[in-house]
Amino acid sequence: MRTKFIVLQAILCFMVIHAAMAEDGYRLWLRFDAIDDASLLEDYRSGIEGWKVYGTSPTMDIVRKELQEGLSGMLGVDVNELGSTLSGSMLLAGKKDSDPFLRQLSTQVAYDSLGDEGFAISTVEADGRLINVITANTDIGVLYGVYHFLRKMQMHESIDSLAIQSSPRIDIRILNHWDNLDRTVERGYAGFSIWDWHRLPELIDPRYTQYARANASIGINSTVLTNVNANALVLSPYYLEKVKALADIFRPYGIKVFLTARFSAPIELGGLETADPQDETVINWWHEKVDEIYKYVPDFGGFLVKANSEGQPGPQNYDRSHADGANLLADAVKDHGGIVMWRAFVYSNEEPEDRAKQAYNEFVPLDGEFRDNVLIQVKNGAIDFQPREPFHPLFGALKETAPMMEFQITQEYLGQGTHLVYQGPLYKEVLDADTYARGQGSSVARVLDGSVDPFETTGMAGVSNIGNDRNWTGHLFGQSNWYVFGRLAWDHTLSAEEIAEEWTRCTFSNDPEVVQSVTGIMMESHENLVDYMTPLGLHHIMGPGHHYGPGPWVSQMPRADWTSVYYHKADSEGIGFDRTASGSDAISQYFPGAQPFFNDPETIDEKYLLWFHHLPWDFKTKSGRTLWDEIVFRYYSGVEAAKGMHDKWQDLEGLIDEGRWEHVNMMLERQVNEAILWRNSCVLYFQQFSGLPIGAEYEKPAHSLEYYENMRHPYAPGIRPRW
Ligand code: BDP
Repeated sequence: MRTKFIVLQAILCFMVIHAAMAEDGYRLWLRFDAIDDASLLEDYRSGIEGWKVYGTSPTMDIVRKELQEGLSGMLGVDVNELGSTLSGSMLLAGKKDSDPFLRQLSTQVAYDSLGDEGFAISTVEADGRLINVITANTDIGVLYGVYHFLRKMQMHESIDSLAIQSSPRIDIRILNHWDNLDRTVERGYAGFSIWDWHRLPELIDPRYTQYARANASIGINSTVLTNVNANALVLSPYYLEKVKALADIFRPYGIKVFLTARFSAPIELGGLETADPQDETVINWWHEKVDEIYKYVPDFGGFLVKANSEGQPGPQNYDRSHADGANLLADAVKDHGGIVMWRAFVYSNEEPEDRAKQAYNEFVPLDGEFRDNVLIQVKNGAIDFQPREPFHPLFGALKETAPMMEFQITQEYLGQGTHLVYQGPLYKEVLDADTYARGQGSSVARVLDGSVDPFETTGMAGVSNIGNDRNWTGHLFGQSNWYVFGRLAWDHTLSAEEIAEEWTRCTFSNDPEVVQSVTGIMMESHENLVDYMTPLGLHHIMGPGHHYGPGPWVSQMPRADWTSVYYHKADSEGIGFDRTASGSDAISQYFPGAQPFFNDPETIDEKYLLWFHHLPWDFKTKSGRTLWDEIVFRYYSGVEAAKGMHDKWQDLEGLIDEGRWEHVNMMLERQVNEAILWRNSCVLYFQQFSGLPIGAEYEKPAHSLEYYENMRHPYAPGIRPRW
């Protein structure tokens, strides 16, 4: 009986361990599994016969832990047992001057150019042995270097002759969580908020540390914990205790905490009668509030503010400008070294002007009026994170106030948590676009990093897709968007493809077939989605409220600029939004050098065609097809391409662990069905206006337009609670 029990226990134990080992995406790109290539393993082992970390601090403790765990995992030995007695080949890590030997080996390192966060990794020969030295000016720089080194090993790259110097091109590399205090997440598709506000500060979920670690590993150094549609309560002592608990965990990983400030907080929290930025009591209230926050979080980063936008309160409630509002907060955080990120996402229904023009009209006249510690946070495009938008004309137009980028990592308009869409190509398309602000070569990326006009502080924000799902992002491939955002914020010159490859190697495997196929799927995924959702520059034709699924027919909303018909303007004559001089003239907001790229429908890059032009159905596109035929062609080829992605994934069965393979496989099946839904809905809807046939070569839509129009998704996740 007893033996039976023991055997049973052993089996159970095995099962538990096995289950715990099964891949489910929790480990993200930081897996550090044993190197499965014997000769490479041999190389690595002989290249790291010992290791040593110099210096003590909470960050250097993390450096030690990461090296110990990462190297042990990959080398398949307990590296604590390796020598640190400086003989044989070594790996050394420490900041500048942390040790005389390290200093002697680092004479080639240009520390001055590394700044506060950069690092150097060099292979140095000393006494006939190879020593890899990871060094920086600061502890956090060393930690970044360590993650880089471990990544190289995860990617099976040689560590025999390294000569790397790398520093971030952007100062503030920040996630924006749109997380509410009740744990719902606006536009979040990975369960509920990762922040368990109710049980903080006592309950410190180990995920908080893993979160900080994952961010640090890709260079993200800041986070805004709460939704831009802000709740003033987060500024109350009860919540500041909780914020402090998170900030304490993140600090050694180099991550600063920011909060969203509700402009009316002085009324809601402070009991004042006004939130007028020029009222003395309001000014004092913010100063005192800020002083209080810094008592909890001495390195608090500052505020992110959405004001006078979509119902949020702001300075205009008191006939003051955005600059007055931003400066009020900027003055309050200034002495503490804080900053204010003021969002340019403003538009008004009462304004008869094209929504795409409104932010520019509002902010350009205020350029120069903002304090030095204010950044204007601008979405990548002028409408709202559509599958594709041309770059926002505000980039380059603000000369005296630093603009910072706001990308959306969460896939609000990109199939949410069910579509595989790698956003690297989308981010790069915008970053590489030439604004012509100070002549040719003034790319958005160069505007952002201060190379076009010098700015004191630069920034890039990404609206987070992280939730409390076991795999962090809901769809496993959502992780790649978190990853590529961080990597590009660090270095926007990297290509989307090389980052996709890094992610694939670290997340799945170095098997060439896997690397090639997964990277290929990722690289085509965005264009495919654009084709089956909004080809040729169409935009904002999704379902209302939840933004999930097609809704080109949407015409009744509280405001015209929330409908679809406002944007596609389809009628019997044609389709598209005329933003040339004969229409809204939004093109005139771009610099003269950039305008010719958009002005002429004959020469424009067709991906922006209907964004800028209203054209007849028989307009000849570059393929020789009429506009109507081209639209149909794109919708159908988008679906075929989605099917192709699914097929390619199926070929990977057995080459990727079952758990993650199955997850993605099921999601791809759904993606294909939804691509068909988009296609059928859109071609049937637009056909009413074109009056032209869908070619006989194409599969007929399975249902009537009416059927598609009546589909509802009332409980699609991530919707605004109040909608
Ligand atoms: C839109 C979202 C909305 C956000 C808003 C914003 O639909 O939920 O509150 O942007 O960025 O994309 O403020």
